[in-house]
Formats: sequence, C-alpha cells, structure tokens
Amino acid sequence: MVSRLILILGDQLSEEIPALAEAKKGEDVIVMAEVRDEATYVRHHPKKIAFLFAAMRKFAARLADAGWDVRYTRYDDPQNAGSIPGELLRRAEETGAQEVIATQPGEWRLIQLLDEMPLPVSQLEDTRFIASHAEFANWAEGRKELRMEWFYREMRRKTGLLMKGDEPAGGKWNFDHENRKPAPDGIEYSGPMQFTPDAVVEEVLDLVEAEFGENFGTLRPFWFATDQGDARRHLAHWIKHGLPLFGDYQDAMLEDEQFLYHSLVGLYINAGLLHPMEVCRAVEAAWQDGDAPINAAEGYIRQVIGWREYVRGIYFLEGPDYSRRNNLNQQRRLPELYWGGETRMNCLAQAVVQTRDEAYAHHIQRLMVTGNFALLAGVNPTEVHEWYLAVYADAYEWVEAPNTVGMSQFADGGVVGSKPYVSSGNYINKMSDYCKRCHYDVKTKTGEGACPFNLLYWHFLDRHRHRFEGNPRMAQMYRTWYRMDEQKRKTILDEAGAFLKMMSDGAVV
Ligand code: FAD
Ligand code: DLZ
Ligand code: SF4
Repeated sequence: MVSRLILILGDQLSEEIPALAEAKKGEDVIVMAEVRDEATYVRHHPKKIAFLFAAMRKFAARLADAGWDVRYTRYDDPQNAGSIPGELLRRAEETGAQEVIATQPGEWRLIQLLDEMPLPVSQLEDTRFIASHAEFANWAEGRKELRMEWFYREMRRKTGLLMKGDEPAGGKWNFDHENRKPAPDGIEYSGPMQFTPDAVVEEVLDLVEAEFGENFGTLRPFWFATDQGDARRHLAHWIKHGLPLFGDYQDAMLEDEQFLYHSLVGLYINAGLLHPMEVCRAVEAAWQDGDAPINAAEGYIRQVIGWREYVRGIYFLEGPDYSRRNNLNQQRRLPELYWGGETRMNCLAQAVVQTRDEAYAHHIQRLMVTGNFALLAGVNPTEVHEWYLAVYADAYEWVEAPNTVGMSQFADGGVVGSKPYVSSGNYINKMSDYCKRCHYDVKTKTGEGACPFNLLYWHFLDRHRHRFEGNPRMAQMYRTWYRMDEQKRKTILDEAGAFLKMMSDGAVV
C-alpha cells in the first residue's frame, strides 16, 4: 500500500531535495509532471522549457534506476491533468496515497495552490540554500535597512568561505572596486561549454517546437547541460577558463561576446543540478591553488552566497504581494522592442537579440540596459517582471522578482535598494562597445540624434523629484539638474516626452 506521494518540481532536481530525503523507497511514490499551468503562467522562452523538461526526464530516469517508484507525466500524455495539484490528485487516486510530501516551491502562487489542496500537503523548507527563512528573518529583524553587504558578511562567517579565522581572506570583505573595468580589447575565453543534444533532448526539442514554437525565443541550436554530470563539466570548464578574468570584466558588455567571462551557472543552480556550495567551494579552491585572483573569487562568491541568498530572503520575507508592487506608479505598457520589435537603440537591440537567441543576458545587461530603460521610460513594473520571468532560462519568481521589482525597477519602495539604478547613456558607453554602432549619438544631449537614455534620465528624475530629491544619495544629480537653465530643462523634457509618445504610438525609436 502506497502511503505518500513525493512531489518533485521542475526546479527541484537534486537528490538532496528535502521531500526526497524524507521518502521511503518501496513505500512512497515520486510524482513529477510536465504540466500546462507551469509551462504557461508566463510565455517562457522555448529554451527554458526545453531545458527543464529534458532535465526533469533525465532526473526521473536516474531515480527510477536507483529503485524509486516514479510516476512521470509527459506534456503530451492524454491523461495529463494540466496542473501540479491536478496531477497529484490523479496520482493519489491511482495509488491510494492519502498524503503529499513536497519541498516548498519558489513561488507564492504554487505554495498557495498546494496549501489549498484537498489532500494534506507538507511543504518542507528547501535546504538548497545557505540561509534558512528563520535565519534571514532573524537577521532582518529590527534593521532599518536590509543592506546586502552586511548579510553577505554573515554568510561568509557561516560558510567559512574565503575566511582566515575571523578575518576575510585578502584583508578585505569586498573587492568590488577592482571589478568595474570596461570592455576588454581581446577576449581569451571561447565561452561556455556546449553540449550536443542526445536522444532525450531531441525528443523534448520536437515537443517544445510543436507546443511553444510561437513563444518569443530561438529554440535551436540548443546546447545547455541537462544533467548533473554535464553541469559539473560545464562548471569545471568555466573555473579553468572563465573565472580568472570574471572579476575584472564582470560589468563589461561587448557586442560580439555575449557571455564574456560569466559562468552561466545560474540556470543549473536554480534547477537543482548544481549546489551553490559546491560551486563556491570550487571557486575558492581555484583561488587557493593560485589559479584565480582574489577579486574574481570574492566577486563571484559574493554573488552566490550574498546576492542570491539575500534576494531569496527578501522574497519570502516580503510576502505574496511583492511581485505586483508599483511604488513609483509607473504605467506605460512594455514596448514591443522587448519582444524583438525593431529599435534604433543598439544597446537594447543587442540585449534583446541575445536574450531571444540564448535565453541569457548577464547582470549588467539586465540591470543597466533593459532594466534601466524600462525604469527611465516609466514602464509598468508588473509587465517588466513578467518579461524577465519569461525570457531567461534561470528565471523563477523567488530570484527574479526581487531583482526586477526591487533592484531594477525600485517598485518595492526601497526594500532592496536605497536609490534607483538609473543612468544616462554615459554609463553604457563606458562599459560597452554598443554606442559605436548606434543610430543615436551618446554624446549628444538634446536635438537631432540625441541618445534617448540622456533625455529619459532627466525626465525620470524630474517626474519623480518629490520622491527622490531629498535622498542624500541623489542630491548631486538634482543639483546638476537644477543648475541647468530653465530653457534647457524644458527642451530636455519636451524631447523626452516626444520620444515616449512616439514609442507608445508604435513608431520605431
Ligand atoms: P554570473 O555573472 O556568472 O554570476 C554567478 C552567479 O551568482 C549567478 O549564476 C547567480 O546564481 C548569482 N547571482 C549573481 N547576481 C545575482 C543576483 N542579483 N541575484 C541572485 N543571484 C545572483 N538571476 C537569476 O538567477 N534568475 C533570475 O530570474 C534573475 N533575474 C534578474 C532580473 C534582473 C532585472 C536583474 C538585474 C538580475 C537578475 N538576476 C537573476 C541576477 C543575475 O543577473 C543572474 O543571476 C546572472 O546574470 C546569471 O548569469 P550567470 O549564471 O552567468 O551569472
Ligand atoms: C518553469 C517550469 C516549467 C516551464 N514547467 C514545469 C513543469 O511542467 N513542471 C514542473 O514541475 N515545474 C515546471 N516549472 C518550474 C515551476 O514553475 C517552479 O517549480 C515554480 O515556479 C516554483 O519555483
Ligand atoms: Fe544605447 Fe544611447 Fe549608446 Fe545608442 S547611444 S547604444 S541608445 S546608450
């Protein structure tokens, strides 16, 4: 007699996942399902769906080989109930199970659906993180500002990563000031390891092409790793070839180098194929062996045990309404150019084409190109959030929403950031080669050919002046704005307004 169903979701593909650790072989039944509701809550990039379905199928096969009773539902199974709760009920009826053991999903929507099931569902806390919910809540308790840097130091102490006793290795907690070099002249890294699709992947690619071929995003060529072994090979390759220069060029952007020295590890960690600590230990070992400098190792480990853990803490601390917040009351529709519509702004064109082709863009492209533009242009943050959740292979709400709604769009009212990440074209010009081949001129502030980021930057500051002019971290920007003569300010605002109107009217801008 089957006693319990053990639910494993598409982003929980790890043998250490708590629901599995709790399960008893020979008694419990593992439930995994490719379902319409999960595949359509946003229009996911076809590469993201293919990656997850292929990785799910391989993980299920591994569990079955290890002797588990796995009930796996394929997307095109005529019996497919179309949702996770539906599949659980169907399997409960089939097996007689009375109870479900799950690992808490990374999205409030699904947590609530499981809570509302007519069967008892235990949602165990996901232990693939360094900090538990309770630890984060304790850290946050009573603090006026939840700054990542302080939390990060706690995580360094907790894990012992890059520590010499109680002191940080290299004498400093943070080497960020060495990690802001502009785009390099030559790249000595051929990019991430690529994997030829096997029969399992090919079958999934055909399915995804048939079912989701209309979604934004190029499916083939498909080269992601889809199991733990290949994800580990990918990691080892990047540590050897990419890590040494990761720190130096972390913020740089180059037209012909979409990946630069970035690790592309996010999609694998988030789906469960790699554990964040195994990634960080490997990075630390490369530094200890003299194969990577401290600014690269520290910069990287900060992203994983600092930022990644911090945004997860914020998502669960702030509650289910977080991803819908719109503190600046921005209401413009997301421009068509985000879905591949024509644009003359080369930086946006590059970031969007790369997103379409690879389901990937690195952090600075997400923050300072697509995110910056949406914020400056006054786009509704919920639409921005849904775009990011759809188009990146590493996107799940627990990690995407605090980055988009909080860090990038300042729509959470300053929980994540103390000031909005906005910049004129100058920053993009300094950190990339995009402006060289742009229709607009980054040095031109108004008039014919003026870079739209230059106009919109002041438009943003002016329209939100009541919110931000008292912020000491923005005082210099407002001083510069108010020092301009009135006619110049009027010209900037008029031209920015005309640009926004043209964009909203559907003109190519
Ligand atoms: P690398 O640059 O090699 O960094 C290493 C790892 O550090 C990443 O894989 C990731 O696990 C972690 N990391 C770095 N920065 C962050 C961060 N800000 N938050 C959380 N983890 C971080 N990351 C996601 O994993 N999923 C998302 O849906 C997502 N959406 C984002 C949306 C916006 C608007 C912004 C500004 C950032 C977003 N990020 C997201 C964070 C970051 O951009 C990606 O983690 C990173 O670009 C993934 O590429 P990589 O694996 O090559 O990372
Ligand atoms: C993202 C995703 C997709 C596209 N499809 C499935 C699926 O068919 N079955 C499944 O179990 N999980 C899928 N996922 C991942 C879930 O959406 C994810 O578990 C939740 O958003 C919580 O992070
Ligand atoms: Fe982007 Fe402006 Fe540079 Fe063009 S000139 S690439 S719009 S920042």
